[in-house]
Amino acid sequence: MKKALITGITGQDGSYLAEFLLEKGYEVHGIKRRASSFNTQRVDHIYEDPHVDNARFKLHYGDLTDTSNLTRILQDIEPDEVYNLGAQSHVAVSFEAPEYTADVDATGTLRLLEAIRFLGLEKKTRFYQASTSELYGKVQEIPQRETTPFHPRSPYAVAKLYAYWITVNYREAYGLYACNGILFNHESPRRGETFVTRKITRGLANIALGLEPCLYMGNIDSLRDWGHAKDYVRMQWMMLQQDAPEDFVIATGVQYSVREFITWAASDLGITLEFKGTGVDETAVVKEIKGDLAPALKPGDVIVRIDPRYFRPAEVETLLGDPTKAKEKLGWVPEVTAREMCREMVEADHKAARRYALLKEHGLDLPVSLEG
Ligand code: NDP
Ligand code: GDR
Repeated sequence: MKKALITGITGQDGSYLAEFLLEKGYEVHGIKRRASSFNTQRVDHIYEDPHVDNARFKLHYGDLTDTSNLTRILQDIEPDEVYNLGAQSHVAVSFEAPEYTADVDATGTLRLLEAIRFLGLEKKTRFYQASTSELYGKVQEIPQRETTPFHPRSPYAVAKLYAYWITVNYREAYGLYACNGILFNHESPRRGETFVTRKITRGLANIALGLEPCLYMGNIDSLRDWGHAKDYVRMQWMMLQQDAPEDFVIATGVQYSVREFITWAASDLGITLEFKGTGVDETAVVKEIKGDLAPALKPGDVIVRIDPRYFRPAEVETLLGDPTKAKEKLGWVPEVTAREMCREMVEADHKAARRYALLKEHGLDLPVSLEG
C-alpha cells in the first residue's frame, strides 16, 4: 500500500486530495496544526478512529516552521509521496505578516526537502510543491505557460518563488523526484471564507436571507482563471505518477472578472444586479428578484460596496493560464467550469445561510462574520 504525507491537509486542497488518495487505496497521513479549537472540519468526514485496525487516515501534529517535528514525522512514515500544500496562503494577509509567510511558505518547503535528503529518502519519496500563478504577478506574457518569466507582486508570491526554485534545485542537485504544480486559482464550497469567490457566494447568500446588510469588496476589475479544486487535486497526483519529474501549469484557459463572478452569484440567487458609479463609489444595486431565494431583498437595495481596505499594496490585475502541456502530456482536462462551480458554491452557502436563519428565528443567534 502506498503512503502519502500531506501538509495542509486541513485546507481546501488537502481535504480533496486526502479523499482522492484514500479512494486510490493509499494510506494517507496529514500534518495538522495545534489550535485552540477544532480545525479539522474539512476532513472530519474521512477521519478514522486510530484504535480501529487498518485505519488508513492518520493525522499528526506538526508545523512547517518546526524542522525536528517534520523530520520525525517523515522518519516515522517514510512516505512514497509528499504533497506540500501547507502555507499561509492568503495574498493580502502576506502583506500584514510577510516574515511569517516567508518562514512557512519558503523556508518550510526547504525544511521538508532537506529532511527528505537528511533521512536518505531521496530515491524513495516523490515531492509535490504547491506553486502558484501568483509567481507571474505582473504578467510578462498572455496566456501564462511554464516558460513565462516570473514577476511576483506580494510577500506570498516572493516566498512561493523561493519554494519553486528550491524544489527545482533539489531535483537537479540530488535527483529527487520533485515537481511544481503552477496552479491557477481554484475554488469550491470548501474554499476559505476570505478568498474572493467564497466571500461573494457566502456574503450574497447571507444578504439574501437578511443575515448581513452588505458585501464590501476590493478590486472587482481583477481578472482570474478559476477552476474547481477537485479537478486540480487530481492533477497533483498525476504529476507524481510520471517516469520523470516535470513542472506543469494547471488552469482552465478562461478568464473572468470578480465583477462577473458577483453577477453570477447574484443570478444564482434569482437577483439581477445593476452596477452604478465608479471607483470607490461603485455599488451594486438590486434591479429585479425572481424566485424565493432572496426573501430579505427588494429592488433598489444596495448590496455591494467598495471598501479600499481590501485593495492590495501591489495587485495582480490579470491571470490567464495555458494548460496545453498538462493536456498533451498527461491527458488532464478540467471537468467543471467556473460558472458551474459558482452555482455549486452558492447552493452550499445558501443552504448554510438557511440553517443560520432558522436558528436565529428560534432565538439561537449565531455570529456571521463580515471579515474578508
Ligand atoms: P488553504 O489556505 O485552504 O490551506 C492551507 C493549509 O496550510 C491549511 O491546512 C493550513 O492549516 C495549513 N498551514 C498554514 N500554516 C501552516 C504551518 N505553519 N504549518 C503547517 N501547515 C500550515 O489553501 P488551499 O488548500 O487553497 O491551497 C493549498 C496550497 O496550494 C497552498 O500552499 C496555496 O498557497 C497553494 N495554492 C492554492 C491555490 C488556490 O487557488 N487554492 C492556487 C495555487 C496555489 P490550518 O487549517 O490550521 O490553517
Ligand atoms: P488570490 O485570491 O489573491 O488570487 O490568491 P483571492 O480570492 O484572495 O483574490 C482574487 C482577486 O480578487 C480581488 N478581490 C478580493 N479578494 C479578496 N480576498 N477579498 C476581497 O474583498 C476582494 N475584492 C477583490 C483580489 O484583489 C484579487 O485580485 C489565491 C490564493 O489561493 C493563493 O494562495 C493562490 O496562490 C492564488 O489564488 C493562485
